[in-house]
Amino acid sequence: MTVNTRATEATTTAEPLDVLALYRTMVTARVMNDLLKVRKTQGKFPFYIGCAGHESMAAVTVALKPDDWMSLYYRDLAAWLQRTGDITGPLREAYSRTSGPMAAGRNMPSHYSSKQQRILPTFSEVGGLAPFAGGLAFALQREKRSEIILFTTGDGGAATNDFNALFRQAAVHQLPILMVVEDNGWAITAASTIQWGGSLVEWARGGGVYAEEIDGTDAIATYQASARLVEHIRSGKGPVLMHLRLGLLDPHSSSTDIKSYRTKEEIEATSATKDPVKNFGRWLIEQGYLQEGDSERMRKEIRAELERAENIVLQESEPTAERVMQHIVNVPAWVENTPRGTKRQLPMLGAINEALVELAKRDENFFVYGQDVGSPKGGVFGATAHLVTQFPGRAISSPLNEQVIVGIVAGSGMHDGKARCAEIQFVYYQQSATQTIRLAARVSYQNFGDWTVPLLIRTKSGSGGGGPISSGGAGGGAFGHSNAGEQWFTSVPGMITICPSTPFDAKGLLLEAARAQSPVAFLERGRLYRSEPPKDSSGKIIEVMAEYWNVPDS
Ligand SMILES: Cc1ncc(C[n+]2csc(CCOP(=O)(O)OP(=O)(O)O)c2C)c(N)n1
Repeated sequence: MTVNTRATEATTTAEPLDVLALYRTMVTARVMNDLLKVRKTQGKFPFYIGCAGHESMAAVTVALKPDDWMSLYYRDLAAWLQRTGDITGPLREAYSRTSGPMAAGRNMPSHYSSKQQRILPTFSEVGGLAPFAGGLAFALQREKRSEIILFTTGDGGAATNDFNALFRQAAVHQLPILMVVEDNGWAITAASTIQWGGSLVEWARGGGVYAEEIDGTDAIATYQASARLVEHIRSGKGPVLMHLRLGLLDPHSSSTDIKSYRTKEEIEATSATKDPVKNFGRWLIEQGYLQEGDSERMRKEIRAELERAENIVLQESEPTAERVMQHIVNVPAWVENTPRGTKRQLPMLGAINEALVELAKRDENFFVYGQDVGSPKGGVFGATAHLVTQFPGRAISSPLNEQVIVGIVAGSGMHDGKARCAEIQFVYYQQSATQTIRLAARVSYQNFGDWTVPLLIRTKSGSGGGGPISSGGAGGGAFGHSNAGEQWFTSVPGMITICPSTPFDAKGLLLEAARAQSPVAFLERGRLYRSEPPKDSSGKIIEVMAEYWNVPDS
């Protein structure tokens, strides 16, 4: 049955809400939750983390269009079901079957992810996906696409650096993103009052993001607010933060004893007043959509359907040992690529400038994002100076936050599989973004090659370079500005690290690096930026090496 429950009918383009279909999705999520909880206690698999109390996320999902993007967290089974209609996917992942859509059996239950359904690969690191979601929103905005992205996290997640990086990305660039903080009052045993000071809504508004507090225990109110807020974003009015008040009906996870940290009275009151499925069922009876007994019949039907699906899943194959090294790193296949055009003697900085211009020519969506890169100087070392003049708008200056930078570039490349470039001014200043880099490098492994993260990070390493703290091409930098950096990057599984040693190599390798579907750290030695072809001890140019200072046009 379809009714029009739109809050502000004249201003929303959302489809009328099918209340019974929404209720069925929410009941399916609850019944699946209860089935998986029991299976875990029966020892069928090692871990389960559930959705009970968060089922109204299906109502947020209904307010989106099917081509909008989603970035979910582990309580969002109802959102998954509403978007995909796939009941077997979560069962497959719980049982670690190779047919699983999220991780192909790599033991990632409740890590909702599907490239086909435009659901980004979530991480066990709470909040870890946030800067990627901002990056994807950045690409949607730049490419003038009509889609938006939903990002969700818990109240604990709202305290992470990752979430704060996303908030800054969204606020600074006014991105098309709906950030939902699903506040169930708890982060394992910590009450949500310790996650932020004051009011989340006022904090967001003060920072340039429109925000509202919504009662998530009421599915209809959640839908109406979502439809209105999605419309706000779609009409170009900027990002929105929704502080969604919920109750957590189960313990944190199958590893937590609820009674060890919550009182009996609080647990009972939460169940009596904050259960969105119960509340919605009551409303449907009051409104005449359901009769007494209909809900119970629906539950039984769904349970039988899930058990049938479960029996099929149990016949499916489990991962075998030879898969363990698959999808760790995606090195581009070798292709014959003969340098073309005339060769000119150039320093490495000239070669890098040329490579970035060539990448911009090849892909109209290519950009470089980093501190100062959009200034006429072309960043502190001048590596984007040519791009700034030849392709205005493709070198974009960022806030001074390396996690913001890496997230923008990583997320931008995810929707079309094409690399953009992050510039980190000095190596090791990426340390505030290490979680984002490490996770970018893990994505392909984690979800068995479904999603990949083409992410090109250029950074100056070593001393020298003629930047703000070292004059000329040599020396300078002290502790903060002269680190080498390759030790860290080469220890990250899934990462490709490149250290070009000549201008010829720098141009060719930078162009090749942009073809990789794995993140690449491209470490540019400061001392080589402006260096001339090397000379021998008598001061004569070493011809065999000088050849590599001759850089082809293309
Ligand atoms: C970065 C990080 N720190 C700690 C943990 C361990 N951990 C897992 S869930 C969780 C609590 C998250 O709370 P919240 O975001 O409020 O979500 P909820 O589980 O309450 O829905 C913690 C601390 C983690 N997975 N990741």
